Amino acid sequence: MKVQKQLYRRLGGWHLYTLQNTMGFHFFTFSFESSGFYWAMRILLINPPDCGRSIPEERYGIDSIKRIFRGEPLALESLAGNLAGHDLQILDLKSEPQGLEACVEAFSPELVGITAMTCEANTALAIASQVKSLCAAKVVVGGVHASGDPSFFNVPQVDYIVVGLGRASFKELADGLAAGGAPAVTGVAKTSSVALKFTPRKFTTADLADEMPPRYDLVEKYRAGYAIPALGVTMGFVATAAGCTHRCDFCCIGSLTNSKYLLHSTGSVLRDIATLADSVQLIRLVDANSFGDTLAAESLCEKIASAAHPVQYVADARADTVVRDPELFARWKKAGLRAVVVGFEEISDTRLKAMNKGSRTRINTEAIKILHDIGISVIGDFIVDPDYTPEEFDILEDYIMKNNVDLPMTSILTPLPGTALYERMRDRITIEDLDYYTLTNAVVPTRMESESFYNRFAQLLANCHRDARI
Ligand code: B12
Ligand code: SF4
Repeated sequence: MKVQKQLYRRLGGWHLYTLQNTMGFHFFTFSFESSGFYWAMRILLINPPDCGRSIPEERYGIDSIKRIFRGEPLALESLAGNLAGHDLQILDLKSEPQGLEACVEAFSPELVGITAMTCEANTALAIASQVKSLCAAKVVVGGVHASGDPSFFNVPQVDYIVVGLGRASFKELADGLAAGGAPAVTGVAKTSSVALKFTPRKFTTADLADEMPPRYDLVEKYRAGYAIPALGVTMGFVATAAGCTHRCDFCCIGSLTNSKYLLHSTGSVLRDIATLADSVQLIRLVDANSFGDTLAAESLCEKIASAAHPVQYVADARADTVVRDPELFARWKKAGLRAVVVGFEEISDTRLKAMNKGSRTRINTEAIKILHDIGISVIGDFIVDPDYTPEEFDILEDYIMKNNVDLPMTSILTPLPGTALYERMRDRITIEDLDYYTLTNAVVPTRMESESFYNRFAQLLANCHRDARI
C-alpha cells in the first residue's frame, strides 16, 4: 500500500507525523513528546444539527418563530486547536445534517467529542448511541448543558463528561487515553452506573490555552454557510473572554468557568481576528460579556483600530457598562463595532431585581440612547415571563418600538437546569423534555390561556421584527 507521510511540526528535535494511505484513510499516526511517547488518536468533534421542538408550532400551527442565522462551532474549533498531534475532524451537522454515518465510517474515530446546548442534549445522546453502533470510539460530551447538568449525560453511551471550559481538560483526557491510560482529570467526570463523581476544576487563564489558535481551517468546507442571509453578510466567531462578572439567575454562563471571568490575551484575540478577517465581513465576539473589564476592552479596541481590518464587529455588553463608559463605545464604533447585543431582559424593575440582573429600566433606556447617538445598532434581548398578561405584552412592545431597538431578540423565561432560576421554578415545571428548552417555549404553565399566550408572543416578534436591522 502506498503511504503518504505528513510532518505536522518539528519541535526541539521531536517529530510529529500523520500517515495516511492513498485513499485518505488514516491508519497509523504517532507522536513523540518530551513528556513521553503516545499513539495519536483520530478525534472527531461533532456539532449537533438544528434541533429543539416548538409548542406554538406543534399545538397551534404558529411557524413564524425562527432562528435567523447559523454560525461556526467555535467550541469545537477551539478544542481542536489545543489537540495538536492528534488527527482531527469537525463534523457540523447543522451544515450537513445527514453526514454522521458516512463521516464515522470514513474516518473511523477513536475518540468522539460532542458539544450540546440544553435543547440539543437529547440529540447529543442520540448521536452518541449512533456513534457507538458504528464504531468503538470513546464518547465525550461537553458544552453548556454538560456544564450545568452533568448528570444528564451519565448514561452508557457516553464515556466522559467535560464540565466547564474544555480546552485544557479535554487535551489532558485525550493525551491520557492516547497513552493507554484511564486518566483522572479535574473537570472531567467518568460516567458510571452509580451517581456521578468528579473533582471540579479550578479554572484559570491556563484553561483558555491562548497560545494555541482555534482550528478555523477544519470548517473550511462549511464556511460559506456561516452567514446572516437577511443582511447578506458572512460571519466568523472570535472569543475575547469566558464567563461573566455577574450572576443573573436565569443564566447558564457561570457554570462554564465556576463563575469566574477570564480574559483571553489581546494577542490571541488579534491573531484570531486576523485569521478570519479576509474571509468574513462580520466578526461576532461570542463572549457573554465582552466589556467585563473596561480597561482591557479599551486596550483591545486600540489594537483592533490600528489593525484596520475591513470587517465589522458585533459584541455583547451590559447596559450599565454602556451608561458608565459611553466614550469606550464611541472608540469601539470607530474601530468597527457595528452592533451591540444587550441583555435588557425586562422592562419592570421588580422583575429585573427578582432575576438579580443588577440593572434598572432607566439604565437600559439610557444605554439604548447612548448607543444610538454613537451610531451603534442595538440588538436587545428581552425575556417574556410565562406569567405575562396581555397588558404586559403591550407594555413590552411599546417599549421596544418607542426606543427603536434595532433587532429585538425575545425569548420566553426558561429555567435551564443548573441555574438558580431552575431551583426557584422547579416545582412549577410541567415540561421536562429538554427538546423544548429552546427559550421559545413556556415549560411552566402560562398565566394567559396557552394559545393566546403563544399568539401574542408570535405577534410581538412579528411586529418588532418588521423594521429590524443592524
Ligand atoms: C454562537 C452561539 C450560537 C450559534 C452557533 C452555535 C453552534 N455550535 O453552532 C447559533 C447562532 C447557531 C446558536 C443557536 C442557538 N443558541 Co446559541 N449561543 C451562541 C453563543 C453566543 C456563543 C457560543 C460559543 O461559541 N462560545 C465560545 C466557545 C469557545 O465557548 P463554549 O461554547 O462555552 O465552549 C467551551 C466549553 O463549553 C467546552 N465545550 C463546549 N463544547 C464542548 C464539547 C466537548 C466534547 C468538550 C470536551 C468541551 C466542550 O469547551 C469549550 C472551550 O473551552 C452562546 C452564548 C455564550 N456567550 O456562550 C449562545 C448560547 C450557547 N445559545 C443559546 C441558545 C438558547 C441557542 C438557541 C436555542 C437559540 C434559539 N432560541 O434559537 C439556538 C439553538 C440551536 C439549535 N440547536 O437549534 C444559549 C444556550 C442555553 C442553554 N443552556 O441551552 C446560550 C448560552 C445563550 C444564552 N441565551 O444563554 N447559538
Ligand atoms: S445574563 Fe449576561 S450579564 Fe447576566 S450573568 Fe449571564 S452573561 Fe452575565
